[in-house]
Amino acid sequence: MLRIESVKGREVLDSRGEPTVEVDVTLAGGARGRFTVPSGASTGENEAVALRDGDGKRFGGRGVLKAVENVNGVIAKAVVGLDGTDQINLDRRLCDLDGTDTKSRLGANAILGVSMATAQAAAAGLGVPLFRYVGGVVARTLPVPQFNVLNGGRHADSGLDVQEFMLMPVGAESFAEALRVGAEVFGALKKLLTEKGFSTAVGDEGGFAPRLTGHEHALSLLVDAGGRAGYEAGEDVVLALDAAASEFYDANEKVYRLKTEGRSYEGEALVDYWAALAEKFPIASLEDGMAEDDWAGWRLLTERLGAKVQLVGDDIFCTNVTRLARGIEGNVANALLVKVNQIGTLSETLDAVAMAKAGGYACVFSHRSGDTEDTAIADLVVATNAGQIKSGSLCRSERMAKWNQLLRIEEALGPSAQFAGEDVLRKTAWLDTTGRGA
Ligand code: 2PG
Ligand code: MG
Repeated sequence: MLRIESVKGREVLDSRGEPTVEVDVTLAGGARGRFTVPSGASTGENEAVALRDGDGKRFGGRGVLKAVENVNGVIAKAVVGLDGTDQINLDRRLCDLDGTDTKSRLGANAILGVSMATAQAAAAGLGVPLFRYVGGVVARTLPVPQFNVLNGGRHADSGLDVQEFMLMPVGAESFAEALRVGAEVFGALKKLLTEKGFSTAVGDEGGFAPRLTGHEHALSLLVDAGGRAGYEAGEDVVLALDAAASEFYDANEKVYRLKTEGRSYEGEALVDYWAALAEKFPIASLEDGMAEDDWAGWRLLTERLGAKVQLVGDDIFCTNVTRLARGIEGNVANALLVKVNQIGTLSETLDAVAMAKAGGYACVFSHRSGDTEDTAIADLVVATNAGQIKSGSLCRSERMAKWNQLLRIEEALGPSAQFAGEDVLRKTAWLDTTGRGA
């Protein structure tokens, strides 16, 4: 047993220059762990709630001093002395102490900081890396990355409705090779945009944010950039989108408004829109194609495209087992986006991953658009053998930190490492329907 000796929270800044919570935990014997909490822009309504001060005199009300005070006061008091290696007990205590469904009293930012920093400290105390501590002997799968190379939606002012245009180098043999392929295509895309007179300034997640004419324009640039770098789209590299559709859904009128197309779509029409895009381009994965509470729209989408395209539920599930169970039961989506701060503790995150796997759903770990230099999610994706991760593009150090950590983990695993590769797409029939499978 390694008892928690001290818990120390502080306010630091994230990649958007906004305040966030950082927590240090020290265990008996001196082992230390740290976690710095990320924060979203396209946050789901059903996410655990990060506590913000609302004091207009500091950071426009976005300060987190109350959450920090909760860490250093009431939370520290409750958890000092507990066994730092008993994560489930710790997380339960944190949830009970808060007492709300959304962790809004003490703040999901305060709670997650303590939960994750304790896991880091426990790993250090036992002398093993985080991926090994959380995953045990079976942890060995290096994920296929989803590189977000063009930014839209709430993450950039490119004018594109779709928030993320991503590349998945499924044909690579290792994570290191996938990273190289991604970087080469990203470089080719930069040249292509420059030649065509577009801006190469980047959005929140490090993807370019040019003012393109629409989604098809964006997708064809990705295919061209892949070709220029020597990779065939649909073969070496496949495409993935995060539509973040909650952001352009009008819940009163029950329509989706796409600025790029200059029109509104009812649920079924939007499904047609995605189906047509997936017909025209090698899109293997579509996240949040429908809005967070449009369960009927989601069901339609899943019936129509679920056999061919990986349909990832982010805002609809919020890494929450209650919502995910409803999805699995109702044939909604076929993959889960996993964000630790959407639910607020490590063990609840692991529960969601376990439920997704048991239900035959794929899992994609994810950063947030406001992220930090923290690398824990790189360890968690390997620990759970989840097989996929998104952490932005191939620039900005808060994004690269996760990719570089995965390089280190791949090196540490040596011959035991297994790259998920195109197997991640076998859950949907994408490979078979494109004639590349079995
Ligand atoms: C998403 C995330 C991360 P945000 O929608 O998947 O890319 O964005 O952190 O802004 O919610
Ligand atoms: Mg999303």
